[in-house]
Amino acid sequence: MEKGEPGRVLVLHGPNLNMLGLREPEIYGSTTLADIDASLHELGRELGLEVDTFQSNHEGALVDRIQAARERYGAILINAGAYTHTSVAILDALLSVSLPVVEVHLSNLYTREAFRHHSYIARVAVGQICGFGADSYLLGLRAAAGILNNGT
Ligand code: DHK
Repeated sequence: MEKGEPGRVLVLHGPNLNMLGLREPEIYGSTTLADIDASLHELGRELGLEVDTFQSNHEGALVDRIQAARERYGAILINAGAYTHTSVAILDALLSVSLPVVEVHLSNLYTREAFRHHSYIARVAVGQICGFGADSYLLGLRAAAGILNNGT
C-alpha cells in the first residue's frame, strides 16, 4: 500500500462545527472554527507540516475528501461531529485510504449522553483526544506529527 505525502495533514470537521462560537458554548467553548483553523495552520508551520482544513455538514462531502486524500496526505485529523456516532460510510472511507487517523473532539464524549460514547472512527484511529476544547485539535496535530516523524 502506497503512503501519502508525509508532511501534509488533512483536517476534517463534520456537521455543526461551523457553528462553533455560537453553538452551546458551555459545551463547545467560544472559539470559532476559523480560530481553530488559524491555530492549526500556525502550529503546522512550527511543526513543519502543511495543514489543509475542510468543514462540511454533508456526509458524502466528507467521504469525497477522505477518498481524495489518498496519496496526497500523510495523515488525517478528524472531528466527524455527530457522524462520529453514526457513519459507517466515513469509517469505510477512512479504511479505504490506509492513512493514519487521529480522532479529536472538543467535548469529553464519555461524560455526555450514552449515544456519544460509541465512535465508529475509533475503530480506525491511531488514537482519540477529547475533552480539551479547541486544544484537542492542537494536541491531535502534535500526535499526527509524531506519527509522521517517528511512526508513533
Ligand atoms: C462534536 C459534535 O458535533 C457532537 O455531535 C459530538 C463533538 C461531539 C465534539 O465534542 O467535538 O458528539
